[in-house]
Amino acid sequence: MTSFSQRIKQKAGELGIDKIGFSRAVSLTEDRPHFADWLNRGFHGEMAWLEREPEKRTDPQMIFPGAKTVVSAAVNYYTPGQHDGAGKISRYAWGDDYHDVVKEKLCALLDWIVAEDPNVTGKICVDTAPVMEKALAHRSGLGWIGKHSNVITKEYGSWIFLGEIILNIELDYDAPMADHCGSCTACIDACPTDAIVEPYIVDSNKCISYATIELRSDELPQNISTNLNGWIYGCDICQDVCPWNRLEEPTEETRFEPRLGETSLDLDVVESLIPETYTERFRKSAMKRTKLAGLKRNARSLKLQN
Ligand code: B12
Ligand code: SF4
Ligand code: SF4
Repeated sequence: MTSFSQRIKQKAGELGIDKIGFSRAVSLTEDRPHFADWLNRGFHGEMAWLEREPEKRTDPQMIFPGAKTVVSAAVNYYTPGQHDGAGKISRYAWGDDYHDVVKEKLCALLDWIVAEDPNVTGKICVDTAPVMEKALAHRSGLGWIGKHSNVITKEYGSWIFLGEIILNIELDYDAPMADHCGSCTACIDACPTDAIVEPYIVDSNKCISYATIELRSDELPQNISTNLNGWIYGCDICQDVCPWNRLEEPTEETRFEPRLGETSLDLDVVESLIPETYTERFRKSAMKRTKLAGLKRNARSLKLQN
């Protein structure tokens, strides 16, 4: 007979969740020292929210008391397409906001699980909850954490969004996946700002993604502005060079297709945006994260370099 674990996996596939794995909801004891060290070295930059409640971030029990299982989910977001000049948007932000899309899929899965077994309760997390999604995905067998610090799956490379459902029931647990980076250092060598300071460790202060999305400042730091390589929002360089991303398996989720067909933004158009046109253009887009002022700052910086 098919187990409940197998049926959940099958249902997840039907709902457009590309890969799913289960792990015991116990503390991330091996990851905790790495996370503490990362914070101590100041590698989170001005993302002070990462300092809050570090115990919670490494213990699913503190997020959801009575938790037995972490269901880790990966949704492929790769769509074929290339950038069209400076003003490059990182691939993850081409389509609709993944927080909404992934949450919708996980809600549908949780509803189905509860309908199958009304004793089940669960909590859904996508990105913003204080959990270490990459460490959980690794533990649930979805993939391994690559030297660029993103999770890589054998099926879709690292072009995946992560999300979780924490459940109060036990399931059949998956085994963590071994590291398949081997002797490769392509991501470390390609990073223009040397942000991957050691294998598996990214210093956000040096990262183009952090600076163009998270950093609230009037100007970009000089080591970033002189190395933007055309990026206006996020950066995909370390993932573009990864041999595991040569798989280029297109997603079936049409909402991840580039909005308005745009993979790059026209810098003059960005500079001419006003709050109303900005809100209209980026409604339901993850790009709202950088705010209008941040996007204009990035466009200004790109123009100065050209
Ligand atoms: C903060 C954050 C950022 C920060 C910091 C990035 C980072 N490396 O952590 C910034 C703003 C820079 C960022 C950028 C990006 N992000 Co981000 N981000 C997050 C967030 C909110 C938290 C990550 C976190 O906890 N970091 C803390 C550090 C300590 O964790 P870590 O780097 O994974 O370190 C682990 C290992 O590397 C290892 N380790 C650390 N030190 C050592 C030392 C040794 C010796 C060893 C062996 C191991 C080891 O152990 C650590 C703990 O497991 C997550 C969502 C979430 N809630 O988890 C999304 C998330 C990681 N981001 C995501 C994405 C898509 C991106 C970008 C690709 C976006 C873009 N294109 O611009 C870039 C990638 C940049 C990069 N190379 O990392 C996805 C990644 C999906 C995936 N395939 O893994 C996530 C999971 C969001 C999601 N729900 O899908 N992000
Ligand atoms: S996202 Fe860009 S800047 Fe950040 S580590 Fe990767 S290559 Fe370097
Ligand atoms: S580029 Fe090479 S070292 Fe970096 S994550 Fe990919 S396989 Fe690992």
